[in-house]
Amino acid sequence: MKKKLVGALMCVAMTATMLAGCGNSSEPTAAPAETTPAAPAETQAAPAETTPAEVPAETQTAEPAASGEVITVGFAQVGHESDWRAANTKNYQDTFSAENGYELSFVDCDNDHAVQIETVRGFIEQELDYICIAPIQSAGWDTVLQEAQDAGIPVLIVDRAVDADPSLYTTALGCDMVAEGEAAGNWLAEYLNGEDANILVIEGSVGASATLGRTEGFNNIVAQNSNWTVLDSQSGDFTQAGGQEVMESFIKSYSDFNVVVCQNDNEAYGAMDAMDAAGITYGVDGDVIIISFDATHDGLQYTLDGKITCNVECNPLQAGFAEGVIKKLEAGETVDAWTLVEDEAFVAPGITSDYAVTMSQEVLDGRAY
Ligand code: GZL
Ligand code: ZN
Repeated sequence: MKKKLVGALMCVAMTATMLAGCGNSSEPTAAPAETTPAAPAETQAAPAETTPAEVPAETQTAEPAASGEVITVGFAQVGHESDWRAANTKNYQDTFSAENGYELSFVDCDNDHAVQIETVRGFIEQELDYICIAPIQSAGWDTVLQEAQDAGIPVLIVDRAVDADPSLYTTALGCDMVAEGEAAGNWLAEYLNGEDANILVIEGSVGASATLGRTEGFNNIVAQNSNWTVLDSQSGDFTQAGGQEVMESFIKSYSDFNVVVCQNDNEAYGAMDAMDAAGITYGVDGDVIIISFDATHDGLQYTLDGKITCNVECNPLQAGFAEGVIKKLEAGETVDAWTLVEDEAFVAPGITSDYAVTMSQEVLDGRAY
């Protein structure tokens, strides 16, 4: 479908949807309309990455889609910082494949916001049919989103959120990060059953909505427990090296902690390495409770083994939702302003919880990623 026409339809669709709130379309359950993240904390540039920014992948030649024309999609991906991200990337590459009728321009923006902004500008110059953005940070998106809208290119904000006027993009999809943080806190309160908590938090990448949301959600529950203290909270940048580095510094400064919250599995692996090296025990039989996020396969293996006590899922298999939006737009249909990707929490064997599924080999074997 001609871009301009899609652009016009999109504006109509957006208006219709916004007025109707989250439409009662056949889309998966939509979260409350108000999902823009809390105002981003002071964002600093992400620490300089050592690996060179990935060269934009050559787009594959594509077979015509059912409608007879190839749909060109640009995807400005966060980077390659974690196992979760790798699963998310593979899901997009599998979904927007040449045999499915797409020409995917995939760019790994290497956790660099400036690279990601220029990548989106490049997609606009190439006049792609659709642009997907998994924003490295929430702030700093208004200008380039306006440029995409002026060019009549629908933009899908995926996985993470942007702190921009929703009228500047077609739709957003992803998990409710605040709910994930609250799930972790609610489980901890249930598990501690009134016991004191001295908590260390290894946050995700600075300025990312996943970091902001999980921190906000968890702190909402901390505020409800007067005998909980967050001793410190530092960014491990969603990487294993970052998790280890932060945990090593925490161990130097604090000796009385009994809970470590890692905002993704790779940070948890690093934190475990640091605690092993310091002779600190963790898990269901240890002195320290580890809470993690992502529930990737390895993260759930550690949960099954009782090393990670609680793991809050964030489902990376989101490309199908993005494709659903694009198919609707191609068909001239309206799309929801927001699509919630459901997730749940998991706990180590032997623990029953109102907030989480108890891990078993069967649960692990049944996982899709
Ligand atoms: C969450 C996603 C986060 C994961 C991390 O939706 O944005 O980014 O929790 C990843 O593993 O780096
Ligand atoms: Zn999630």
